[in-house]
Amino acid sequence: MLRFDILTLFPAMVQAVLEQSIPRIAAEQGAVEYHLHNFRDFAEGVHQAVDDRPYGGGAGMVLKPEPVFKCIRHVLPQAEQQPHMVLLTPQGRPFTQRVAEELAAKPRILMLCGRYEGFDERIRLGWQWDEISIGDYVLSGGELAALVITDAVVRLLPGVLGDEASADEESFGKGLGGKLIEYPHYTRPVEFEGMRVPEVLQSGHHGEIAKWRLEQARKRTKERRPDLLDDE
Ligand code: 6GU
Repeated sequence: MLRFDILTLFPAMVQAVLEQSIPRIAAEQGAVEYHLHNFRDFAEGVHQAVDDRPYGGGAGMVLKPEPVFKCIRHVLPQAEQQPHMVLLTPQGRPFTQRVAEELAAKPRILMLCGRYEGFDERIRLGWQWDEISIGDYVLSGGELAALVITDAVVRLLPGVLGDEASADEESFGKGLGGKLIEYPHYTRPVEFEGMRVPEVLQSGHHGEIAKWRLEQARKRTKERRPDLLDDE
């Protein structure tokens, strides 16, 4: 069982996604537990401020260290295992299917979702963080990134997807060598608006079908993502 502790100022936003589809099924199966924590609950004063103006001036606000430290210290002892600590930030290492596989092997993951222009640097220094970004663009906060990561991780846990092999066969999955995007899929009807299902897929020759799919995956990758073929 993988335990997620997600620290966010918008727990309802995170909750709404985790209670749908695969993330929900993963929890119902007991493969994962989600624990959401609002670090505003740990902020002081009538306004419970979690942000403040940056020392040195400049635009935007900075996440204060105290509520985050208090919340983390409250959450850490809630389970036996020391969590793998993930800081969601566009400054982090790029998230990939390989990183999802790494995280899926952990027993416990704590994710801190930032808002505002940045984190007080003391938050970074307080713990050993795995800083992760989901791409080179700026989101308004770490929540959507945390959800992207959670979704990509929980679907890799044993028994979550109906067919154990199905994650392997996907784009970036192990079945295609981890470096190809997927081949085309077809279902019934065999002809739709003049477009037919390729004969080979109807042939029942598993060897020929596997060969066709690999060819198609290579062709698609070369056309759409030649960068995936370059590296290595
Ligand atoms: Cl992890 N956070 C934010 N705020 N923006 C991002 C991101 C994370 N990854 C890409 N853009």
